[in-house]
Amino acid sequence: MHLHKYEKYWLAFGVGSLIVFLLITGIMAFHNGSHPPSAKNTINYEKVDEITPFNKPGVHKVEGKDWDYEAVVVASAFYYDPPTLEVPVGAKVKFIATSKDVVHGFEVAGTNINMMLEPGYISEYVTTVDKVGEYLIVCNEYCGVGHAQMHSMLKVVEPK
Ligand SMILES: [Cu+2]
Repeated sequence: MHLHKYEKYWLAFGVGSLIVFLLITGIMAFHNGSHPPSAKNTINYEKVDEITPFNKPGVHKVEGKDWDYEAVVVASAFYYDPPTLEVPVGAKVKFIATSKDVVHGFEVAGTNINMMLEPGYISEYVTTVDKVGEYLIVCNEYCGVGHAQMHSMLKVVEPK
């Protein structure tokens, strides 16, 4: 079979790019230890409702930790439990979330809170909510027919 000179160059470039890509990915994963952040904590996604803290979704005040509140969220097709979260402004909040079925997103619009919720894994994010307002929480991972309706609300309020 005869290959044109430029076709050979192009093939070599393609194969070379693939090797470079695999090398970079391999070095990042095995040498530098980069993994998706959610890979740290796992959970049996079929028993989410029975496992602490997901047996009590919602906002809980905590003592003696580096954060003041824990916002526990369970995502499933096509809603979030609880439907609204309310935290006082200025509080340091740890968002703890997981999925009961497929991959969902957890993006709080207008903030830098953005997590991927995977079945079998617990996603966590600690942040300080510093502006009063109502923030829409949306699912930004396509999860099925009800995806576009999947949302909840984060209310940041003046402390009572
Ligand atoms: Cu979705």
